[in-house]
Amino acid sequence: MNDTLHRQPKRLADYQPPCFTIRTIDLTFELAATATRVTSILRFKRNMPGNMVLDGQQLILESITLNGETLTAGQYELTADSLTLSNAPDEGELEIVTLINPAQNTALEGLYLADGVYCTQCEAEGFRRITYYPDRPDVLAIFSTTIITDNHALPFLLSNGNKISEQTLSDGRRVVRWEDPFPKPAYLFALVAGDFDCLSDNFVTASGRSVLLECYVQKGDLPRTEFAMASLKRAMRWDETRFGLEYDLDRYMVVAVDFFNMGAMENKGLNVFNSKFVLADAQSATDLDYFNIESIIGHEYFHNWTGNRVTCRDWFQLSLKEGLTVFRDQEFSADMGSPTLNRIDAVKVMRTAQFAEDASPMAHPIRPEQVIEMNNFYTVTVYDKGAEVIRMLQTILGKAGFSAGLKLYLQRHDGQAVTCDDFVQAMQDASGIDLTQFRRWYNQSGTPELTVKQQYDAANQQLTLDISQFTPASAEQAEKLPLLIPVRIELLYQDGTPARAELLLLSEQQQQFKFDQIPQQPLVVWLEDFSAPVKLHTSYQTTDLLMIASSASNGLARWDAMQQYWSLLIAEAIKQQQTPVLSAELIAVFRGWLLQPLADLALTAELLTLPDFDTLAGQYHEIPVAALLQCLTLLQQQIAKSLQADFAACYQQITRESYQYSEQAVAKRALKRRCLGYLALTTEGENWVAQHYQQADNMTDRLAALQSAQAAALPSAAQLLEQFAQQYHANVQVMDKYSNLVAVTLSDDVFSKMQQVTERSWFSWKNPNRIRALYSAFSQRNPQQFHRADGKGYQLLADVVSKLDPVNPQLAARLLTPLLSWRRYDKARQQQLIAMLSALLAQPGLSDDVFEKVSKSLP
Ligand code: 0A1
Ligand code: ZN
Repeated sequence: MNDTLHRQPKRLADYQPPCFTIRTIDLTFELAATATRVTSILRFKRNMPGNMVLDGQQLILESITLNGETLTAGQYELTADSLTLSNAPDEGELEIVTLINPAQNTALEGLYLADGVYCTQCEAEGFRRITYYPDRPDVLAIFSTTIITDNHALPFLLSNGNKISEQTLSDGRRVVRWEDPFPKPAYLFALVAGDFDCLSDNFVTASGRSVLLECYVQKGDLPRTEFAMASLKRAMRWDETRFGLEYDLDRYMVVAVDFFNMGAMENKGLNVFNSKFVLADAQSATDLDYFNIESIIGHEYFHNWTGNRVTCRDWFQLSLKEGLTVFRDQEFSADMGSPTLNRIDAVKVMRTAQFAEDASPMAHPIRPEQVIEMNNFYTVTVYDKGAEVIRMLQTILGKAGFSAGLKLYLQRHDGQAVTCDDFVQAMQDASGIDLTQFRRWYNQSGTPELTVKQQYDAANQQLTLDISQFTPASAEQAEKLPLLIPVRIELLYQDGTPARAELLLLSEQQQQFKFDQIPQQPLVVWLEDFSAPVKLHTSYQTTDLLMIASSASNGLARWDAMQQYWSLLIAEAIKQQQTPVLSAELIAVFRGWLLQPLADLALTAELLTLPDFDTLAGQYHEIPVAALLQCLTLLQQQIAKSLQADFAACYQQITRESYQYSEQAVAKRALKRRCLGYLALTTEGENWVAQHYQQADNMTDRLAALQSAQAAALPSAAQLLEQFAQQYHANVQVMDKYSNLVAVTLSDDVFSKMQQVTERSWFSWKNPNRIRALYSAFSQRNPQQFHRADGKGYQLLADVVSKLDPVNPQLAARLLTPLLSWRRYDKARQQQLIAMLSALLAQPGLSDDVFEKVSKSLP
């Protein structure tokens, strides 16, 4: 097979509307593990001249009937991906019967059977693995679904919309029928069949309608479902108050499954969740788990309007629903907890993962222009940079202007499949602000870089700010145009008191901004609140940064100043080939925070945290792996040593309370954990960690002790970890945390220890959660071993990708990502990585998913 011929990318520029629309689809599933029969009755109507092309993959066609007449082989054309009727009438009814094999479906796309549960995943192009259908988001139909089974181990038979009937046939088979009144694209279809416990609740909407809420979980997990249910109700209320958006069906169901490729899926009225993002109690989940549950429950719920009621015309527009919905879930989380902390988390994702993607061979705009495998484009660029683009719109339009724009967008396009341009147009029409230049954010990839300068004219009390912008060429796009960039600034007086705040709109390649009546030379806090997803070049001195970190009004700006402080210090040390040294000033600032923490304890913890390896690496064209790791280690040790007594005092000052998930309690644990991290590096490390572990009455604290032990490479770490594994071996979700911990082992033992994890009874090469917990943790959180000079870390990942590709290509392609950026490393590492990628590319039967990424990466 000639790969280049066979794997042509699809292009946004080639978009054509469908030749046929589907008005209704009536589906019947006769469930059976290896041969489920799917009968699909379509009522179609012509939209344009042309053939009727139905997508289909891995299907056995049993029969096809057009307006009551069974078609014979010569009357249609069948390929590995499609069924084509060239003489279809303008209107009619088609009945298609296919057979599928859910038990063998390890890719977890389409209908699969895992752990005794039948489950579907249709986004992006999974419905074509269920039946022949125009599997594209711009074909919206009314779905009804009948599920039939003789299997008594499947008491719950679920699908989208309202349950219409439930009966037992004379032969003992059970039949349940569902109807979804809202037209939807096939990617929002869902079916789940299994045995569950169900937590039910009720929500009364703002207009007084009662909605039945149901959360289906594995038997015995009901007590761990309360928090997800409470989060759902908070999300429903929040969308009403913030954006005036109410739920539309009478029933909202969430099902938690352990086999799932992603976080969760917003199927209409029947969300399917990775169980990791539903189940929580103090003994098995951490504060971070609780946070993620609330945010993902919110995300999927918010899709009901931004994604389901108004959907995407084609998959190039994915950010239309995802960027917008991530923005909405971020705003929700900020309102439920600490806005500063939420912003810090979002900025970390941008600086570690998204900037790296922009600098990688997979760089793409938030609206990609060509795609081989759509599953490869569920990326931090489409999601998180997409959300930053939406946030910039809100910054430019103001909160009220943005809400008015969203309202117009939803009114104008309810029930339609639209484009990112339609969205921006609604924002423009509602606000009257010209967004022509802003639209470039949608088709330009790469991370813009701003260089900023300030001049102060004391005689005229005038401040002049010069900003220039430059976006480096990215892998797929050489030419870049100036963007419209909102730059928030705050001016501080010399003593740190706030002078003034401004929003600058940078539209030119170079631009000057002047401010009068500035009585003294100010310190400029640039890009306050990360007002645009850009890199910043400033001429700050370390003293300026400490001043901002101590005085800026905006919490994110304070944290950001500390991040820049460390980057600057480390960059200087690397340039001078010296070891970095802590200044007395820094020690004093840290001591101040430790002895008298800010009101926001969580922010205090963040201010005391060094940037991670990936954030620092983002600043280098060729990443100085060893030097960066060495600087980080040395600095952490110096901080721990110089401030040992202060960390101990701060730690002890925070009283222990019984576990509660509240903003205050989470913040206390975070600061205590930060102190513990440093204390673990001191000569008393073993004692601190052992004590923290023994006193822990919840998973957050227990894990904090284990993480600190691992990060400090304490001799007791291995034993503590084993004790932990023995205690929790019955809970796979907790064992995933154990895998995380094993994967960050700093010593060379990490390889044999990871191997041992794969031999545990609960490990499965078919379960994405188990695999990610081990191997993603290794590649993302253990730079020391992953980037080993001998290439053993890279090889471990490459071998896993190669092994997984035939099983679950989507997962294999995701795991592969860190290997693609070989250009960022030294020659020796480049050669190792090129050799591994070339071997992968030569693997027979390689999936489109892995092929697309590897072939883009290789020279
Ligand atoms: N739309 C979901 C994410 C999702 C995407 C693809 C999937 O399978 C390939 C599954 C889920 C969301 O944004 O939550
Ligand atoms: Zn989403």
